[in-house]
Parts: sequence; structure tokens; C-alpha cells
Amino acid sequence: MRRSKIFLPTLKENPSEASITSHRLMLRAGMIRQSSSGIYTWLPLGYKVLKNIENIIRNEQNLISQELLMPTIQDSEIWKKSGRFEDYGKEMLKFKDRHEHELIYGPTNEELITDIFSKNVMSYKSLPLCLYHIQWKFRDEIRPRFGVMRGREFLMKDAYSFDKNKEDSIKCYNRMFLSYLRIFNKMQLKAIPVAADTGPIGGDLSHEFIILAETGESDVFIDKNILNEVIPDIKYDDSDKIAKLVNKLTAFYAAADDKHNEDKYLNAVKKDDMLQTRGIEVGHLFYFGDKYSKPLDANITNIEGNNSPVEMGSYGIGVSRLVGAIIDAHHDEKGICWPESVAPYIVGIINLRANDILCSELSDKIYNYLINNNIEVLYDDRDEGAGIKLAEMDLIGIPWQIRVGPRGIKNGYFELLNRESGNIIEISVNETDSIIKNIIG
Ligand code: P5A
Repeated sequence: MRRSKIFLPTLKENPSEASITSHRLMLRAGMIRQSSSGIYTWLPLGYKVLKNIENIIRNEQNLISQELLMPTIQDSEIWKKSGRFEDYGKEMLKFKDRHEHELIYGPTNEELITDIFSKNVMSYKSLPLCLYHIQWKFRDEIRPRFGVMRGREFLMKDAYSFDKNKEDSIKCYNRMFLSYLRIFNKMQLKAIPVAADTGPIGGDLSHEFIILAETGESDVFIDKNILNEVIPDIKYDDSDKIAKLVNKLTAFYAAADDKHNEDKYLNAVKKDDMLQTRGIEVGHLFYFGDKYSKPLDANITNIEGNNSPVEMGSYGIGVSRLVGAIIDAHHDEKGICWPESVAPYIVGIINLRANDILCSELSDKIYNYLINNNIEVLYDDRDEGAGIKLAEMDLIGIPWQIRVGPRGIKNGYFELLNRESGNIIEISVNETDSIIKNIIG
């Protein structure tokens, strides 16, 4: 894309409404704009990142689950059956249609998916079944803040599993556990599984995935040795190996403040290995057995021909929150440094002197070359000062920058900069294709 043609309203100054870095950078980089408290418009640059994150999640979840799409608006009846119509409290947005029929804007989908299951699946022979969607949620948070980190409207990936017994349900929980480790790893995030409270979702087994960050809202207490663990290459059908991995990781002390036990912590962790810090919750796993299947009559016939409620779990990822979490983990004083896997563009070309024929010719040539090689590229072709263009490219954080200027051209080269490391290499004008093959591609 040519910078001169796209809608990218960047800001030079820090907006006063933002108190944390990721929020500030998302506003400055022209990714989002607030439309009402905790509700945002995703501008093209931000939306590209959101889609990339969705796709990483989708590709990994498709290996263990099937995607569907449930609506944002739900009937209140099923929530009355589960008991959560009252229990969920003020965070749930309730309203009536023109026929005075009570509806809600879904804060989560346990009831709806259980209802779908109960009407369409009857036998254990159809199990295991795991379904997910990526859909907007609304929670009327008492204190929406930090931009997309705690929104009222936010994008969630939520998966729901159905199994014939607890043993199988825990196997699915463990597969999700591994899937989450991989998903966050692909976004270059170090996510730590911590024992968690189940809150309004319920159940008796739950883990949150936390990214360590000073600006996080959760207090966490961990054994730092967990940070050295690498994710082994395990196949999703190898339940035993996955269970071993989950057992190994959950054996490290790691707890959010609501599950923290100081005596246990002192007992389990050496003083030098203790790390008390803050974190951002990017994912949450729940096993809750028949909490929803019982009241919503989601029964299956088992092998002996008896009827019993299906065993369930649910598994969430904060898709829109992840945009903020990734920025928090990948930025410097100049702006964002996107990991390639989620970057809105892989390469940014800066034509440092747009009114110079040689600079424009070479920039155009590199631009066309990258497009022909299917590399996402943003080409700053505007007739603006070099300083402005360099600062903006740094701010929006494209992983590779190609800088074309008159001085380089005179000597037969242009510059290639890696945004995260700051390393610059000079590339001979005749070697444009070697950049693609050896460095960027
Ligand atoms: C699990 C899937 C659930 O809702 N039901 C379906 C379960 N879990 S959860 O922990 O409440 O939410 C899942 C993830 O959504 C993100 N999240 C938010 N992101 C932005 N703004 C919010 N207000 C918000 N609330 C929750 C978190 O990443 C959470 O882990």
C-alpha cells in the first residue's frame, strides 16, 4: 500500500486520555479511536493486526476444535435456565426488543452453545466435540480502562468442549493448555499458566495465562524457573505426553493474587527464585463438568444406554486485549516493534526524497518487487520531510524498514533496518532480490 493513499491518522503528541504505553501507542499509531467509554473503532492499521492475531489463533485452534459463529445477541431464556441471568449482575447488558422480549448482549456463550448441543447431539458416539468462535462480547465493566486492555466491547476467542466423562474432558483441557502455549509463543509472548479463580464462569479447575507486565491488572506470584521452560514438540493426539507437560508446568508455583497462599509460596520456592509482579491475563481455561449441561438438559446416552449430562469446559482468549499486550512486550521509546507474525506490514519503504527522480524510481522498483513476492509492504511515497517519515515508520513499528535516499543512491546502495534490533545494513542497488531471499522472506 502507498502511504499517500491509506487512512492512517497518526498523532505526533501523546494523547492525554491514555495512561499506559500500549494505549498511548495504539492511539498515536492510528490503530484505534474511542467511540464511547471502553468501546473502540478499529482503524485499518489496528484492524490488520487484530486479523493477524485472529488467524494465528484460528490456525492453532483448528487442529483441536471446529470454528462456528454464534450471535452477539442472545435470548434471556437460556440464561434464566442456567441461573446466570441474575447471578451475572450488572456487567451483563440486558434490553428488550419491540415485542418486549428480553435479550442480552453476550458477555460469554456457555448457555448458547450448550443449548445448541442439547438440541443436536444425543449420543456419546458424537463425542468428543469442541467448538469455538471469535466474536465480540460486551461486559459493562465498572472501570473500563487502558484502552483495549479492559474494554466494555472486546473480541474474544471462546471455545467449548463436550465429553462423555471427566477423564476425556480433562484431556481436552490439556490440549487447550498446549494450544494456548503455542498460540502465545507464535506472537512472541511468554505466557505463564497460573492457578486461577473461576469467578462467574464457575467450575473447579481453572488456569489463567498471564503475560508479565508492569501495567498488568493482576498481581502474580511465581517461581521464576517457569520462565525457562520451552514448549516441546508434542502431537495433539498424544494425551499422555500433553498431560505430563501440563503436570510439569503446573507444578511450578504460579498464582494470581486471589489464589495466592503466602505459606505455600515460602515453602515451595527458594528466595532467589521468587518473582512477585504484575501481569496481563490473555487467556483463561475452565473445566466445569455439568454446571451448564444439567440445567440446560444437555444429556447424552452413554455406552450402557443411560442418560447423563455431558461434561464441559470453556476456554477463552482476549483477542483484542492481545494487541495491547503484544505492544506492551514489544516497544521502545520511538514506538511499536511488531513481531513479524502479527505485523500490519512486514516491510516499510521510506522514500527519503520523494521529489528526487532517482529515489522515486528505486523506491518504486523495490515496492513492485516486494509486491510481486507477496510481501506486505507500506510504501511512504509522500512528499514530506525525511524526519517526519522516519519517525512515523518507527512509531507504527513495521519490522523491516527500507530507506532510500539520494546519498545512498549516489554510492549504489539503500539501507535496510531491523526495527527491533536497530541494526542497519547497506544493500547494493543491484542486490534487491537477495534481501527478499536472505533476510526478509
Ligand atoms: C472462557 C471462554 C470466559 O469468559 N467463557 C468463554 C470463559 N472467560 S474470561 O476469563 O472471563 O474471559 C476470557 C478472556 O477474555 C479477555 N477479557 C477481556 N478483554 C478485554 N476487555 C475485557 N473487559 C475483558 N474481559 C475478559 C481476557 O483475556 C480473558 O482471559
